[in-house]
Amino acid sequence: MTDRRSVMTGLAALGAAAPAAAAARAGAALIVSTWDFGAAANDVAFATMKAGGTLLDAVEAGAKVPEADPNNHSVGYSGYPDRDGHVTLDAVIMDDAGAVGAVAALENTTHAISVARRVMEKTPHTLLVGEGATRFARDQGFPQENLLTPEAEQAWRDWLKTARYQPVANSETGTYGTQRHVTPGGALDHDTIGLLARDMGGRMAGACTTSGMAFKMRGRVGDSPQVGAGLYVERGVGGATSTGVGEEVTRVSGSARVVASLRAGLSPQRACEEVVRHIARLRGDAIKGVQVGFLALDPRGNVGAFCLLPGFTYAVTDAAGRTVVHKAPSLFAA
Ligand code: SD4
Repeated sequence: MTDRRSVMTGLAALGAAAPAAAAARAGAALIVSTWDFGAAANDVAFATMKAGGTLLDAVEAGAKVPEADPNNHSVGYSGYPDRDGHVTLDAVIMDDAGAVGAVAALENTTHAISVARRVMEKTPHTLLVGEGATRFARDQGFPQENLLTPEAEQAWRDWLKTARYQPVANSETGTYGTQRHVTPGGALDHDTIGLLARDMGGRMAGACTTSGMAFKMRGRVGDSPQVGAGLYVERGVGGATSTGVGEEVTRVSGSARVVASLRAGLSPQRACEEVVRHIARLRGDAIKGVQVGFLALDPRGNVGAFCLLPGFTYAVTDAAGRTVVHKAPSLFAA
C-alpha cells in the first residue's frame, strides 16, 4: 500500500524545514510513526483500520511489524541485549479514553506490544515489569522463545571487548551509513517505534515498543513504556511519542509535555520544538551528540516533529493510504 516512490521522493526532496508544508501536501495524516522503518508499520496499521479494526488494533498491528523483523536490532525479536546478554523489551499502548497497558524489561516474548495490551485488558494495572511481566506473558499463552539471535549475540560479544556505553545518534535510520550492523532500522545502540493514529472522528490511540538502549544496564527502563514519557494521548487534544536517548525524555515527561502544549494551543510542530528546546536548555553540554526526537499528531491530522540532531525521520500516512517519510527539522546542525 505504501507508495514507495513517494517515500523515496519524500526522503530525497524534503529539507530540514519542510515537514509542516509536506504534511499539508500529503493531506491530513491518519497514522504517523517514528523512523523510516515506520512506513511498513503504517501500512499494516492502515490496512487494519481499513479492515474494520479499532485504533488500538491498528497501532498494535503496526508496532508488531518491527517487533518481528529479524533485521531490526532494537525492537522485539533480535533486539540487542543488555550488558549481561539478556534481550529485554519495553512497550506501551494507550487510547484517548484512558485505557493504558505497558510492560518493561519483558523477556522471551517477541510481541511486547501485545503483552502490553493484555496488561491493559486483563489486569487492574497499567504496567508490569521484569520477571512478573515475563511470567504474565507466559501465563497468557504468548510463545516463549530466545530473542537473542546469533547476530545480536555477536554484536554484544564485540561490544564486551570495550564495554563502552556510547549511544550513536540516528542509528535507527536505514540511511545512517557507516556502522557494521547497518540495516533498515538497524542500530548499534537504540531503536524504537512510536505510532500515533486517529480516525475520522478525531479519536486517537498510540503505541510504542523497543528493546531500548543496546547493552544497557540490567534493569534499565527507558522512556518508551512510561506513559507521559515515551507516549501520551489525550482525547480532543492529540498525542505524542518520542525516540532517542530515553533518559533525556523521561526526566522531562516529554510526551506529556508535548500534549500539554497542544492543550495550551500550540501546533504539533511548535509543541515538539518547545520540548526539545527545553531539554537543550536544561541539559546544556550533557546532551552534546545525543539524539532525542518527538513526533506529534492532533485529532485533525496535523503533524509535528522535531529533534536535537539532524537525522530523525518519521513516516506519515494519509487517509488514502499514501505513506511518505519525512526528515524532522533539528535544533542543532550536527
Ligand atoms: C530508550 N527511547 O529505551 C528508547 C530508545 C529509542 O530510538 O528510542 N531509540 O531509551
